Parts: sequence; structure tokens; C-alpha cells
Amino acid sequence: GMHWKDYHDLDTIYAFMREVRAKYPNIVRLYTIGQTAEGRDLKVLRISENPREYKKVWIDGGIHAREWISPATVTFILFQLMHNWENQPAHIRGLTWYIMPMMNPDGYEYSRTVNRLWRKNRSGPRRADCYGVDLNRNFDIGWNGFGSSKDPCSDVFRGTSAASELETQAVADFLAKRKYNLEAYLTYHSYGQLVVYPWAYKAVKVRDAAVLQRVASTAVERIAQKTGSTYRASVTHEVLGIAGGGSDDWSRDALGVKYVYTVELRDRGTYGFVLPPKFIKDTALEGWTVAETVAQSIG
Ligand code: 0X9
Ligand code: ZN
Repeated sequence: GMHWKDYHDLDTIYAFMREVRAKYPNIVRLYTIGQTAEGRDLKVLRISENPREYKKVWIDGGIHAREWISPATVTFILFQLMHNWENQPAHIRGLTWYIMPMMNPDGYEYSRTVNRLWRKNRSGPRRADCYGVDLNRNFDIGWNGFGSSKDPCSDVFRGTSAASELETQAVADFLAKRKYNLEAYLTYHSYGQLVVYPWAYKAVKVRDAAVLQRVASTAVERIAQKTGSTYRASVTHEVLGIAGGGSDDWSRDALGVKYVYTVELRDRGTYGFVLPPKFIKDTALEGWTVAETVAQSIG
């Protein structure tokens, strides 16, 4: 079964999603929203007591293969939501939650079995022995701009066109159909301990940056109280530089989502992507704290 003392393979994560659905069949739906180049399913859970009326929150993880703490955190968020659903406060029970713990299953399994530091998906090869597209450079926003590469061998290869990748298409199509009432888009990455908001593709702040900054700062303060970790709240391009094609910017631009955050989980470089399992529990709690704070802000 599922636990947060270690990282899990894709089968275990998907089995956990099925368990959640089996336990709460009335409020949980499990979608297969597409397949990857290697034929793996892309899966999303919806949790809602009133899907037609409640405001929606999207949470994803595992865009980048080597960032194992991300799917671990998103599955933990799912656990936090569900293990005590009846006693959740109104600001949590009164939302529709879409949860996709693994946006890049091919890359994740490749990272687990062949190359621990693999980042991209596994489509291709497009040239010689160069596989994979950086899914967080493949979305249709500032796609041909700064911060990505047209070289298929690069770790930040943007793909041959915007939304060239099956994972990008599956998520973009699924969300475009559900953009009504979609209030938040949260995407979990590592590492760096940051809570950042658009824009990333241009050096401009979003119109309601003050609100986004305040909510992010609240999350960061709560994290410090809970686990003692120091996170930073900021505009993406200011701390991470300009980069086009990100899912966060796309959700803001194409769908008009208000609360868009990319969370860079632990650590700040000691272990980097290879975060030891003993840190999963507290890091996941930090990720949950951001989701909780955003949910509360939506009200
Ligand atoms: O570069 C990224 O995709 C993210 N950092 S990571 O080290 N996890 O790869 C940051 C994403 C910030 N948002 C955009 N660049 N749109
Ligand atoms: Zn990442």
C-alpha cells in the first residue's frame, strides 16, 4: 500500500488512486485523460460533492521526471484531503479538486530504472540518440521565446511545436473543457523552496500580483511555523529567469486562472533532486500547506 516513507513506482501511485476512488465512489471520479509515447496512461482524480457548482482547483506533479518529491507530495495532498474528508472545513469540502500526481510517467519510470537525473518525457528520438521534450517548455505560451532550446538533445528542448507532446495535449484539452470556475492551478516541482506566480515567459507581473504575493507569503509563513523550512514567495521570472512554454503561464493566459503557483519543494541544493526519503513527510506537509492556504483564499 501507499506510505510516505519512501518513493513509489507508477503502479503503486495509480493503485493508490484507484483505492481512493473505491473508498469514496460517490465523490471521486478517476479519468484516464490520454496515453504517453510509451503507452502509459495519464490519470486524473476528481474529488467533488458538487462538480457543477463548486469552484475548481487543479494540482499536478511529476512534470519533470527526476523531481521525485513532487509526485510524493501530490499523493500526500490527496491523502490529506481524503483520509478525513467528512471533517474537512468548508473551504476544502466546498471545492472541486482535480489531482494529477504524475504528468510524465514515461520520464519517471526512466528516472527510476535507468537515469536518475532524467528530466524530460521519452518521446522521439528526434535526432541521433536524443529523446524527450521538456513538458514545462512545451505549452502554448511564449513557446518560441527565451529559456528553452530547439535542440532535441537539450534538457530544456521545447518540442517541435507548441503542445507537440501527448502529455501536454492531454492536460491542455482536459483543462480547456473545464475552465469554467477553475480558480487555481498548482504545479509541484523541485528544488529551491519557492512559491512563485506568473509571469515566467516575460518580465512582467500579472495584474493582481499583490493578491498572489499575499497568499504566497501567507503559505510561506505557515510553512515556517509547521516545519521550520524557509520558502520564498516571488514572481517567477524574478527568481528563476524568463522561460516560455510553462504550464503555469499557460493556465493563466489560456484559461484565465487566477491563483497560479509553481511550488519548488525541498531542498535548497544539499541533495537537490535526490532528496532522501526521510524528508518526504515534512516536505509533503509543506506542499499541502500551500494547497490549504490557496483553498482558503478562494473561499
Ligand atoms: O524550469 C522549470 O520548469 C521549473 N524549475 S525546475 O527546476 N523544477 O525545472 C520552474 C518553472 C517556473 N515556471 C515557468 N518557467 N513557466
Ligand atoms: Zn521541475
